[in-house]
Amino acid sequence: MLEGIIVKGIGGMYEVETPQGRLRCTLRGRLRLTMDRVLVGDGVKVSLGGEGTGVVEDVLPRRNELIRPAIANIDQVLVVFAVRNPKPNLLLLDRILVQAELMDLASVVVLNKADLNPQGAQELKALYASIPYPTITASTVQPQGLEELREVLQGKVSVLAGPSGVGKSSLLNALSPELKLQTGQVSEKIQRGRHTTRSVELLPFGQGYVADTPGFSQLYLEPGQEDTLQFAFPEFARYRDACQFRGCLHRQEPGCAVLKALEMGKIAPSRYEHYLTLFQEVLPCY
Ligand SMILES: Nc1nc2c(ncn2[C@@H]2O[C@H](COP(=O)(O)OP(=O)(O)OP(=O)(O)O)[C@@H](O)[C@H]2O)c(=O)[nH]1
Ligand SMILES: [Mg+2]
Ligand SMILES: [Zn+2]
Repeated sequence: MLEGIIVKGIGGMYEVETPQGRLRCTLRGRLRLTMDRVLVGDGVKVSLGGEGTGVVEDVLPRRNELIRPAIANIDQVLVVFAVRNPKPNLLLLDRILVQAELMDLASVVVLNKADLNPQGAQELKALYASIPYPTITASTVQPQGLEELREVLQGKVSVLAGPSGVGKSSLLNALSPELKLQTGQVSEKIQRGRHTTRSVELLPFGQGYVADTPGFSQLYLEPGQEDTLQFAFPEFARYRDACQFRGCLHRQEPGCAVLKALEMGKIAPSRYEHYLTLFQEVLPCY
């Protein structure tokens, strides 16, 4: 039996990268019973068929798994947004960052299409770099940020997450033209991409892998995390211990050091507002 990694899955067929090259595989019956028994990124054991085919016999234990995009065993999330066309949705951006933090995954913020709004790109970069997240302003049209991106991807398994039309596939093409990933226009009128990328795919990149994924516009956090949510906001960390009450959730509590930092302009208003929005969302439902 061979060990390999699932790099793509479409309609019950899976492509598995193995030491003997890429195999087209089906799943052994019992693995077909539950839908997310196998994900792109899973390590698997494969029995060889003929002519580049095989059967996935077993799935190795998972290190982690992201819900959206659905992928397993990743090292970091590149949160990709365009600074214009489509207009950046910062609540969605913060949601993705929070999802990654709650899973203990490293994130890099990528602000693409800097050519369309250089000033907006610098402002957003200042916001996210101060949290601090590694933040890259990029453009595939007036090339910039590409070498920084290449460095960040080196030797890791990375996933590109973000809305449709922000340029995830374009960025990968700019780094590796041989990938020839399909890209699509953004509708100016409705400010939305056309969902050009249809499935998650892990692409070999240098010593690592990078996953191109379909853009998405919604993401819901799981309820029951109201106590842990604050830890997904790294910029709260340096104030939290100075709150008057232990277990302060930084909403209206007296003597809250996070609220004070917000008032003094040390925490970005958009981030705090999104904390409150997401707090409502993760309250347990009765
Ligand atoms: N002005 C500008 N346009 C860009 C840039 N990068 C990509 N685009 C354009 O943005 C559009 C969408 O790019 P894609 O790479 O298909 O976007 P995507 O994020 O992969 O979208 P989905 O696959 O639908 O999730 C294309 O028309 C690209 O040419 C950039 O840096 N500047
Ligand atoms: Mg794409
Ligand atoms: Zn507080």
